[in-house]
Amino acid sequence: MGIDYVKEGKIATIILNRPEALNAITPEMLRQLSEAFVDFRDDEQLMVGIITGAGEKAFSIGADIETMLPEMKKARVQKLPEPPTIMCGLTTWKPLIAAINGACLGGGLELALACDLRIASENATFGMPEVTLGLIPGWGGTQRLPRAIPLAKAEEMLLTGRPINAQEAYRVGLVNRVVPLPQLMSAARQLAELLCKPAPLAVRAAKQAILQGIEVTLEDGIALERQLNDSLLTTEDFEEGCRAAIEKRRPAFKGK
Ligand code: DAK
Repeated sequence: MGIDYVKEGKIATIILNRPEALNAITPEMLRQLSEAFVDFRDDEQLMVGIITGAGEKAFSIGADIETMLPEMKKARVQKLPEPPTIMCGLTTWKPLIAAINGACLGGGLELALACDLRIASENATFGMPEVTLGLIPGWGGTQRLPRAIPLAKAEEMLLTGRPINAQEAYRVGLVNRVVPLPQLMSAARQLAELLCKPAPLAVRAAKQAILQGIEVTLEDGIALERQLNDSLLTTEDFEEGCRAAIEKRRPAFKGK
């Protein structure tokens, strides 16, 4: 029970491993998730992360109602900090893929929304049921969902708490693709390998330009793009990329 964190070459996989409770996130799991994300961000060998859930029923149905939600209440009263995660407080410019293998609700959907690309299995469902508990999402759901899908659909999900299925999620652009459950992890790995091919610093700069750029004016976004490009122009990988293109061979990027 908890979080499994596996590194294979340039790809790290984080597995929410509590299938008997549909991978509901406990306080201990949140701490372990935080540690895994810090390690993923800081490990120079790692380029791409995949996040998934154990079992065939759920990616994660969100915060564990019996342990996590009371802990949040206590933390609020005692003003205790929450472990930083990609949902809140921890930023990584390395790309992350959510491989969504079933129900993806509440905090589970917030975790998936904090990833860059989402692949869903055909049995996946997506929802923000917090209002049915008397809450609203607290790991960025009210902010990231309307940035990811059309506003009316985001409002419908956030205000009613009703879930949508995988096809609907694909139709509104919440997920990049839908695959049969047995193919989910191989599809996620294929995508991760694809993301390992281009120059790593350029991939990270593109993610940074996109995510910081949508928060600012177009003018400031273009300035950010220019600044990030300036930092890439002097990298060894840019030289290698250009040389390889001229020599008609595959580039050997070093992330420098
Ligand atoms: N917590 C703990 N256990 C849960 C759970 C949950 N949220 N949801 C389900 N389980 C457990 C069930 O109790 C059951 O355990 P046993 O009885 O077998 O021991 C097991 O998982 C299987 O569940 P079901 O028997 O209900 O399975 P079904 O297939 O019939 O139904 C379901 C699946 C996903 C439709 C149903 O379980 C469901 O609707 N669950 C509730 C999901 C939910 O409400 N999730 C949102 C949680 S709220 C914040 C930060 C974050 C958040 C809030 C604030 N701040 C920083 C302030 C986030 C909040 C949330 O995520």
